[in-house]
Amino acid sequence: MSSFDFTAYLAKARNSVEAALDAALGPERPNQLREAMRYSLLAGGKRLRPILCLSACEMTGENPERAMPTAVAIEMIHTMSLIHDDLPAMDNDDLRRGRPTNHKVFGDAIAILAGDALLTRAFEMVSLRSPNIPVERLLKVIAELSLVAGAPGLVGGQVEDLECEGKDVDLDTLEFIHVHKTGALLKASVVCGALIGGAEEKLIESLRTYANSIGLAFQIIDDILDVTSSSEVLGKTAGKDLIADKTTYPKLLGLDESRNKAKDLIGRAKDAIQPWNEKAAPLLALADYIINRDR
Ligand code: GRG
Repeated sequence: MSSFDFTAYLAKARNSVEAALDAALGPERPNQLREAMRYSLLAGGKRLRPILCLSACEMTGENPERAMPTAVAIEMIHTMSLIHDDLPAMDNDDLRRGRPTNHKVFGDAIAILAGDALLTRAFEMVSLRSPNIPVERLLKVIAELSLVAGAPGLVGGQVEDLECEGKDVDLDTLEFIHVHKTGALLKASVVCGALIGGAEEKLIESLRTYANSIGLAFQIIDDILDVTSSSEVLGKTAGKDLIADKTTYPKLLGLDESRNKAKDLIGRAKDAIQPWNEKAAPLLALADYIINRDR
C-alpha cells in the first residue's frame, strides 16, 4: 500500500505554482497590459499542466523546483490559448475560470495582445529565466514548446476545430482535433519536465506513452463534463458544445462508452509508468485525478 498523500502533494504544488506565476509577471507597461496579463494568468485554474511538468521532473530524481520556470511557461501558453479561444472570432465565450473572459473586461485588442505577451514571456521563462539548467536541455524544451504552440500543435487543432463546427465529424477527425488542441500541451508538460530533469530516453518514451493517453482522456472527460456539469462548477459555460454544434465524444459514442474509453486510456497511461514504482506515484495519482475530476 502506497503512503503517498496526493491531496497534500497537490495543495503544495498548487501553492508553489501560484507563487511562481505571480513572480513571473513584472511591472509591465502600460497598466492595462499588466492588468490583462495578471487577470487571466492569476485567475485560478487547476494548474494541471505545470504540476504535471514538476512531477515529471521529480520522477527523474531532480528537484522539481528546477522545472518551475518551464512549468510557468507552459501555464502561460495554456492561459494565452484560453484567452484567444474565448474571443468572438473563435468560441465567443464570456465566462472563464469563474469570471468574465479577458476580452469582456479589457476589449478584444488588449485580450489579443495580453495573450501575445504571455506566449512570448513563456519563451523568455525558459531561455532567460531558468538558472543552472544545461543549455542543451533548455534548447530541447524550447523546441518542444515551439512545435506544440504552433501549426503542428494547438494552432492546427484549433483551426480544424473551427472548420468542423456545424459539420458531421468522424472519430478520426475528432481525435485529430483533441490530440492537437488539448493533448499536445499536456504531453509537452510531462515531456518538458522530464527533459529539464535530464531523463534518459527510456523514461522519456514511457512518459510520452503516458502523456498521449492522459491527454486524450482529459479531453473525453472535458466533453463529458460539458454535458453533465454546470457553469458554476466548471467556471466556464456548460453545454457550450451543443450550442456551438460541436462533435464530441458523448455525441459520437454516448456517455457510458465515452467514460469507458477514458478509463481505458487512464489504465494504459498508468501501465506505461508503473515500472518506476514509488517514483511514479505523483504521475499515477494525477492520472486518476484526471478521470475523477469534477471541473
Ligand atoms: C498557443 C499560439 C497559440 C495559439 C492558441 C486558441 C488556440 C490557439 C487554441 C485553443 C486551445 C484550447 C483552448 C484548447 C482547450 C483545452 C482545454 C480542454 C482547456 C481547459 O483546460 P483546463 O480544464 O482549464 O485545465 P483550467 O482553467 O483549469 O486551467
